Amino acid sequence: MSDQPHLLTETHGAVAVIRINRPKVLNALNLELMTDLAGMMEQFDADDSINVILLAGTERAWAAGADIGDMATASVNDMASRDQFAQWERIKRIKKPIVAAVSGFALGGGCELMMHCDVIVCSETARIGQPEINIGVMPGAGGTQRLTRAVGKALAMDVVLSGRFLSGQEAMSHGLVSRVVPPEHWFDEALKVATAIAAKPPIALRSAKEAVLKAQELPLSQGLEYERKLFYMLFDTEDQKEGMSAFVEKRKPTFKGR
Ligand code: CO8
Repeated sequence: MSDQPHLLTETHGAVAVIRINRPKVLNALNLELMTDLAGMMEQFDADDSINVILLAGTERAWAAGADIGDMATASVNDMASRDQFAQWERIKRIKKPIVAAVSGFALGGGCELMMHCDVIVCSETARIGQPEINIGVMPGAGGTQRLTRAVGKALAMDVVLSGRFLSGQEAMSHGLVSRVVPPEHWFDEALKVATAIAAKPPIALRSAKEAVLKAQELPLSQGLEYERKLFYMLFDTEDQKEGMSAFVEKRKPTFKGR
C-alpha cells in the first residue's frame, strides 16, 4: 500500500474539496477508499460551515473504475460479503450538493461515481464509459440504470455493450454531464461553479437537490406533489424572508441557513 493518503481535502470558503489520489492506478476505487470517501462526505454534510462538496480526480483520471486487482479472484460469496455497495448508498444519501470536476478517464465505477454527483463539470477530452464488458462483467453500481436514464436506451446500450468511451463533448450533447470546459479549466471552472452554488441558501439547495433526485424515481404526478410540499416548507425559513425582502428592497440577500 502507498503511504500517500488516497483522499486529499481542502476547503475554499464554503466549498469542501475532496481529491481522489491514487494516480498510479488511475484512481481505481477500492473498498477502503470508498469507505473513507463516504465518511468524509458525511462529515462535510454535517458541517454547517460547508455548503457544497466538490469531488475531483486528477488531470489524467477522475477514476478508471473499481480496483480490478481486488476483484480478479473474488468469488460470489467474497463479493456479497464485502457489501461494497453499502458505501455507495451512503454517498447517495448526502444532502448537500456534490459538484464533480472530471478530467481524463471516468470508467466503470468511476462513471458510476460521477453519476452520483449532482452537477458534473467535465473536460472536453474526458473519456467516459462503462467498459466492464471487456473484463467479463457488467456495471454494478448503477451504470445500467443511471446511464440509461441520463442518455436514453440507444446510447446506453451502445456504451454498456461495446465498452466504448464517450468524449466530454459527446457526454455533454447527450445530457450526461452539466458543463463541458476546455481541458486546462477542468478544475478551476468546477471550483467556480461550486463556489457560486455555495453562496445560495442552504436549506433551499438541499430541498431542490432532493426534489430533482425524486424525478428519477417518481411518476410525474407524485413528483409534482413532492416538489410542492418542499416548496411550501421553504416559506418557513428565514432565508426565504431574507431572499424575497432583499429582492423587493433591491439589495443583496444575506443567507443564514435558517
Ligand atoms: N483497477 C486497477 N488498476 C487499474 C485500473 C483499475 N480499474 N485501471 C487502470 N489501472 C492501473 C493499470 O493496471 C496500470 O497499472 P501498472 O502501471 O501497475 O501496470 C495503471 O493503472 C495505468 O494504466 P494503463 O497502463 O492501463 O494505462 P493506459 O493509458 O494504457 O490505459 C485505461 C488506460 C484505458 C483506463 C486502462 O487502464 C483500462 O482499461 N483500465 C480499466 C478500465 C476498466 O475496465 N474499468 C472498469 C473496472 S470494473 C468496475 O468498475 C465495476 C464497478 C462495480 C461497482 C463498484 C463496486 C465494487
